Amino acid sequence: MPILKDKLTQQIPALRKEAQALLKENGNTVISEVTIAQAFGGMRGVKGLVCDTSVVDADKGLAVRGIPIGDLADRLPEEIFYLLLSGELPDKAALADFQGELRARAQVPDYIWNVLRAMPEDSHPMTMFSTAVLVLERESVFRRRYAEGMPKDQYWEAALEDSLQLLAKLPTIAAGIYRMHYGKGNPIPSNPALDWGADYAFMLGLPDPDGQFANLMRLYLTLHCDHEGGNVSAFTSHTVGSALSDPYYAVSAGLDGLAGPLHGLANQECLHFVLGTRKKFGGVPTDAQLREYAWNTLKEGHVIPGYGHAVLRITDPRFTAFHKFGERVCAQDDVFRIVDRIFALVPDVLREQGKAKDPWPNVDAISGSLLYHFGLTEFDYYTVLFGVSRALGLTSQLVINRALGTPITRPKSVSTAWIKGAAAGARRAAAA
Ligand code: HAX
Repeated sequence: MPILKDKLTQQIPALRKEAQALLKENGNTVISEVTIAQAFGGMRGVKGLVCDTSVVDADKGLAVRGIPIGDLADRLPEEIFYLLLSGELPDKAALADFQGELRARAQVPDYIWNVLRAMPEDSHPMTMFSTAVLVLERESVFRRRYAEGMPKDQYWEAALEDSLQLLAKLPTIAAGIYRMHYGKGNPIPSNPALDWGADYAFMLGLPDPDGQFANLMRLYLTLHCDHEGGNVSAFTSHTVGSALSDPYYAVSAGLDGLAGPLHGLANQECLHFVLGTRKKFGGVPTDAQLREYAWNTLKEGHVIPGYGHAVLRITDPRFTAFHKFGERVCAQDDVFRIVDRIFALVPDVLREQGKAKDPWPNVDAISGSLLYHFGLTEFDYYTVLFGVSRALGLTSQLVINRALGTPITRPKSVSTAWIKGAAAGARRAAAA
């Protein structure tokens, strides 16, 4: 049996027992309250989901299975998937075994390319990507086995098989979309000698004489892997998967959420801002010019893209990991230098303005500038890259949820009339 599957086979009975015991002994313990503001406000801060793959702490940032993401920056994305799923980093043998599992599943069926070629030329790369995942659904082992009466305790195995099939093919599909959509020529076949991230870089076909673009891709795929359970893509994928829709359906749905400008698309906005700054000043502005430009942006009622976060209250450690990479690899690049100066100046400007709860950069403030440096200049494509990485988190969350028998998601919605009634009741109780 493959090492990862064997490990999960051993771990899962204990995880199930742990969850059952917790529920039996503490099922009625209250862990969250919901205010009217939260009900109207995207359920911010409501604790109503369990996710063990990763946690985002306001003062520390993302930790994958308890390990700060900054400490994982030198790891391969395959290692991160193994960690997300099993809670442990693989040793050399387990990593090689897992990479072999992916390689064995990497072949993309021809019908995917036919569907992608048949799509209108102006289809967004994210639409193409999500469509390809959905069209692959015909391969689903989960759906076939479910129809054959698969026992519930085997759901996770079928979900794992679908996840591996999908992850193995995503770089080839995503790189093929890049080449097709931007007229770069035919898709480049996968190189089985390369790891997952380097192979993706290779198939994109951009020049990489010293291997640093491959390093950036590995880093990018590692840093964007997961961001706990309540963000739009993870929550969407979780909800769709909870209906026992198979991982192809669930990941495709998650990607559709990632495509939104308030979620995965934000990194485009940041690069627009940086390139706009360079254009305005004909290069890297002075600190005085940049400070004034930032103030003018705020005075015009715009946000500084890449700064602030709904949860974080520190410099995003993923920003820090990218920043270190940029300092090492392209410190003299104009675009990187502007990103660096913005980082030096904008937090003070935002603090002085006093509105943003978090004046620090998030990951989107920098990722695009590094891609741009290596010639990946097609902004519309950046969310696809994000999606390849985020599929690691989505699929590991799905497998764990099927292993734990997580039931269908069904929070209770209430009407505005009901809320008015609840508010009036609370006022009466306070006055009594
Ligand atoms: N520039 C200017 N004003 C900002 C700001 C910024 N970067 N960040 C927050 N503010 C403002 C908000 O617009 C809000 O103003 P109003 O009261 O006038 O509405 C006020 O500060 C309080 O906002 P907040 O509570 O600090 O922030 P939110 O949790 O509401 O929003 C956002 C978090 C990330 C959406 C926000 O900080 C923002 O718009 N940042 C810029 C866009 C950006 O970087 N998006 C990428 C987010 C990363 C991500 O999750 N990607 O998937």
